[in-house]
Amino acid sequence: KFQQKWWHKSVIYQIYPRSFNDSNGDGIGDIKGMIQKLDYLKKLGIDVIWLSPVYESPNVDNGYDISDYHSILAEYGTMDDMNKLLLESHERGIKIIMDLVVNHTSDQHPWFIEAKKSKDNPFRDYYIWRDSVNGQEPNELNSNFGGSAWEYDESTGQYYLHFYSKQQPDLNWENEEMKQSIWDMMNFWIDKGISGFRMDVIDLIGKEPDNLIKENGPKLHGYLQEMYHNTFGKHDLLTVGETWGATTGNAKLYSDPNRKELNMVFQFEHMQLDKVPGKQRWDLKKLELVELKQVLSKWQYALDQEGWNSLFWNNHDLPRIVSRWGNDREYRVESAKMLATLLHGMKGTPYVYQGEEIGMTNAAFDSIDDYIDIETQNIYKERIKAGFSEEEIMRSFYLKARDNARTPMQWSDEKNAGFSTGKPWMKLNPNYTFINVENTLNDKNSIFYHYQKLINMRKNNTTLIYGTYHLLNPEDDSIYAYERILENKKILIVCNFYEHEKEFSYEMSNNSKAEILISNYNNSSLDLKKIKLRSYEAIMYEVKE
Ligand code: TEU
Ligand code: CA
Repeated sequence: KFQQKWWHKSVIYQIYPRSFNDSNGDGIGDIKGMIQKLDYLKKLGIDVIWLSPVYESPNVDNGYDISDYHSILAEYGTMDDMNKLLLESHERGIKIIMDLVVNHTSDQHPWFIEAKKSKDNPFRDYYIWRDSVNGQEPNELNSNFGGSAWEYDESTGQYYLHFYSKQQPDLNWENEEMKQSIWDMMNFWIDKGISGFRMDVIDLIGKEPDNLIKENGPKLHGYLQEMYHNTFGKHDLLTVGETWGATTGNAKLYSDPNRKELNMVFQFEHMQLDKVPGKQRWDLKKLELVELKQVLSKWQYALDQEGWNSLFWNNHDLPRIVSRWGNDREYRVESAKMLATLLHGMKGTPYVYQGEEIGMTNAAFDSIDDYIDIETQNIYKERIKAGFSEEEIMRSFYLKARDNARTPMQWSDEKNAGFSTGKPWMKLNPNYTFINVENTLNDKNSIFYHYQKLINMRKNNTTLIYGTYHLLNPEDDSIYAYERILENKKILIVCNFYEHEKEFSYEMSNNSKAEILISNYNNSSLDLKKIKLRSYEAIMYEVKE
């Protein structure tokens, strides 16, 4: 029933350019630095790189504020470097997908500079302008980085919309010319030989600010179909939308191939289970495993026959998973491998964020001044004003700030973790002295090799790629056990989510046999009726009846 696609069996690796590898000692990661590490990525076995933005940008939001879609930020290199990265990646069988940030531009983009000049400027309508209402903002829409989504522009006496920082004005997708420029830009990159797009906050482009509609506006899916026809529809590319507002219902709209929109979306329902419902992620709540199972299973079931899931724990906006839901102290290695097994056993395309494969952890900075992220800085001010205590705010940042994921990649125990010979743009996590790539490569039991094995298994195990998911124990609050079934083949995945030991019993016929495909311990149970699980033990079995 399923038409097979190359990205069904691919694993994607996300590079956050600023923090990956610095080749020239200016303290900032760059494209030449990436080229130097392609052999490392090849060794890990990944098929695709998702490159966070490397375009020209004033870097208010680390490249998610683009001032020229057609050129490379000088700090990162040149277009020649970019061409070389594509070439060298392709030589190693690695594809590249680019970040597409088209909900907004930078306020330094020539379109916005023009638009600001006057109300009748030809570019005015590329953005969203409104008059004030009773001397106030046009309405109560808020920015995701705190405060109003409207910023007053003195010179023309109107407000413009920005769902992120005020240096990131929102584009007006009702404007045909604007859309045409976006299609041209996408085709420029497609012609260069990229293999797809990760689409930043794409569920916002159908916004209707006058009706207070941010996500999932009525025209959203129409725009995506237009995009498909005008750009990637003619090519065999990977398209993944970042959609914080995705539900299992609309995920099918995005990812049903017959509708000609996207291949898959990032849904964030599971990543929001450790906050107070309806509140911000800074309002902390403990994760309940039963809820995690409910949500992930709902997504697995819903997209089993229609659409496709993306699988991830981490990206540049999320805290490190081993610190968040694992145990980054006594069981860092075990719990990182457990979380990897749990995720990579599921149906969908897995994403690995740089450093996840070596178990990098959150970095708790002592002072708010060490946090660089504009979101963190804005939220800090907002929360102080709202009366939260400094201590409370910092605690939520230790657990949830985006900078946790953005500290430089830890390559070795040398100066600056081998990331840069100069002064890194951002503080390192001091644990680089023992958590680093060099150590991980020298240890055959490392997290790295566990990921490597999981990634390689997916390439040719059709049960792992296409098997139907089935949750075995919805009520159990410490073990996550599920099966993947394809015709007469069966894979069983059993993960102990916590430190305390527990037993799990799998129901099967007496003559079934189990073979361990991967485990994070030696001598894992082979008796499926009595699987004894040690701290964070995770086992993947092939079950033969
Ligand atoms: O993120 C979208 C987004 O909504 C997050 O910033 C979110 O608000 C927060 O991280 C978690 O609650 C995308 C990019 O991934 C992010 O880096 C950009 O800052 C943002 O869009 C604007 O382009
Ligand atoms: Ca550099």
